[in-house]
Parts: sequence; structure tokens; C-alpha cells
Amino acid sequence: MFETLVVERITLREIRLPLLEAFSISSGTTDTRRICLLELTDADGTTTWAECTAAEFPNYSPETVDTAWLAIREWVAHRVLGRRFKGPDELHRVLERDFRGHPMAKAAVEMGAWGLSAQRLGVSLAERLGGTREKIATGISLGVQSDPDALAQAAQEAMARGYRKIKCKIAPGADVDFVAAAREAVGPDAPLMADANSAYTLDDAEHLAQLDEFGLLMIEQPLANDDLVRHASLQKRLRTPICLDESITGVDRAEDMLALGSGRIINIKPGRVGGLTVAMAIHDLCAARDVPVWCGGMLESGIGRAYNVALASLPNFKLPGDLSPSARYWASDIVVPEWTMDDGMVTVPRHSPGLGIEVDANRIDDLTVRQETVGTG
Ligand code: OSB
Ligand code: MG
Repeated sequence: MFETLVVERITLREIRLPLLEAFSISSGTTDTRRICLLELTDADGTTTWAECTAAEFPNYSPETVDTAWLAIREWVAHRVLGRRFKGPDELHRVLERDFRGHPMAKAAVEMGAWGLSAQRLGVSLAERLGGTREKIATGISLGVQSDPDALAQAAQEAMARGYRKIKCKIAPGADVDFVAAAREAVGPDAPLMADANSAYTLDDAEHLAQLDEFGLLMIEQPLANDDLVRHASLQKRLRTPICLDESITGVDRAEDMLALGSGRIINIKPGRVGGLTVAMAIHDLCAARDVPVWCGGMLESGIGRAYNVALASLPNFKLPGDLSPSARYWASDIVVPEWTMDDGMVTVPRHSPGLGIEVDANRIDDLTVRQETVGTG
């Protein structure tokens, strides 16, 4: 596509958004999200919103809201601002040159560039990315629960609400019995899976093999956050397919996973891999190798969700995404309309330019705890 892109200004904001219920993964609990939002302005005055997926603490990945803020202000913005790019993929290449790490900080700006590009070309973000789906099957991610009964009840409620996939967060001491209770509650055919967020080691292989009994769709990231070799050993000992999340930080890691047999499915999160350019490249690689992918989530606001939904409209996103509706997370979201789910599906906004949602700027003003603008001047 023929275009030029010049980002003139980036405004960073931090908002605080309380979750309706605290969310626990094996490595930590969040009750209020600290969310870093970006507003990007192009040289012709076009603006778009974007969201950084970094969390409050470095318990999922090394980045946090604070490190991402610093990285965006000090390094990412200065590489990008005022420079003429042929498109978001060129911007991505420039961001990666001699600049290690900080994928979520880079992704926030790179994704914003895709949003800006769609807006400027007058097409939906989904269309800009080459997405084809009209609706995407939606899954729910249930945090680690206090006891098996609580998980069973939450899983049953999720089924009743129509979710097409139910992911149970597990942790040592909250795994086999918990998944057993969830399976019992939802019945043998319900699409159930578990996510360990790196809580186990290969010494737990026999213990984890007990999960094979429950016919899970997959087990997500059982072993260390940067591991591929041990996951390959574990996969040989499990019937349940392993899905990698944390370990897949780029296209090379996805190739390595396939070469080593470290897993059979990938959870793609654009923030984790440095943006949509790489997310789409991993999608394409997996499509060519007949490996299904799905779009994960990071408890994003409705702004981050717009990017995830657009990405998940690409054809090889064959499994339901962690793309729950706004009301699953928030008393009220920061976008209009809020994201909703109908019959377990989220509709891809394909008929308006850009993100396909309006941002409630007054509400964001009310929620903002700090703000900083970086410009070309
Ligand atoms: O591992 O997918 C994960 C949330 C925070 C950190 C890691 C993960 C998650 C989720 C949330 O599973 C999914 C969602 O946004 O609904
Ligand atoms: Mg995960």
C-alpha cells in the first residue's frame, strides 16, 4: 500500500481502572489496572489511540507500566517522531535496529501506527491488517480461584453466558483438583483449557500428565517464561497439546518452537512480540505450517481490545481468543460502544475507518493520573 506516515506527537497517559473482580495468575494478582494509553498525532492532524499492554509488576514479562513509559519517552518516541515512513512495517524495522527488548513499549507505538494508517486510508483496522472474519469466537480467562468449587461455579457461569472457550488459570496447589471440578461442572464436551503462566518445572511432568485425563484443548505455558527445550520434552510426555504464550517473543522463537516440537499451538499477543508486524508474521508462519493460533489478552481496556479484535480477524486465528466483552472486566469501559458478546462471538467493526470504536475522552481525563507529551519540537 502506498502511503507516508509521519508521527508528529505522542501523548502518554496513565489511567487507573479498577477490575470488577481481582484477577490472579500463578505469579500475582491485580485488582486495579494501571493502563498506559497513547494518543498519536500525524503530521496532518489525524489522531488515534493506542494502548501499552505492560502490567503493574514484572511477573508476566520483564516490562511494567513504568519501564514502558520510560522506554517510550526516552527511546521509542525519538526514533519515530517527525520521521517519514512508508508504512507501519518500516516504522517497525526502524524500532528494532540496535534496540533490544522493550517489546511492549515498541508495540504500543507500532500498533498506534497501524491505527493511524487505517484512519488515514479510510479503512477499518481489520481491513488494513488483511483480516477476513466478521465475527470472532470469544473465550474467557478465569483467574486462579480459592478452591475447586469456586472454579467449577465460575466455569459453569461462563458456559451459560455462551463463551466458546474457558481457560482456567492454574498454579501448584490449585491445578489437578481444580481442573477436575471445572470439567465435572461443564461436561465432557465443553472447550476447556488451563494456563499455568510458567509455574512448573520439568520435575512436575508426571503431575501435569494427570491433566491429560480431562480432555483439555491445550495447556498454556506450563514451564519457564523463556523456555523451549524443556517444553519439547514435556510435550512428548503429554497427550494434551502445549500452547506457548510467554516463550514466543518473535518469529524466530515461533520457528524454534516448531522445529523443536515445544508446542502445537501459539497464543499471539501483539504487545509481547513488539507489535502487529511480528504478530502477523507469526500468524503467517503458523498458517503455512498448519499450526492454529489464537489471540490472547492482557486485561486491556476497550482500546487495546480494538487492536486484538482486528488482529484476530486474520484467517489462521482458528481458536477462540481471550477477547471477553467490556463488562467482564469493568463497571464501564473507556470506549463507546463498549465491546459486547453475542452468542459467544465478538463482532469485528469493519464498516468505519480506524479502530471502530469511539474513545470517551472525558472519562479518560477523569481517570488520568499522569500525562506527558513528546513531540518533534
Ligand atoms: O497469560 O494470558 C495470560 C492476563 C494477564 C497476564 C497474562 C495472561 C492474562 C490473561 C487475561 O489470561 C486474558 C484476558 O485479557 O482476558
Ligand atoms: Mg497465558
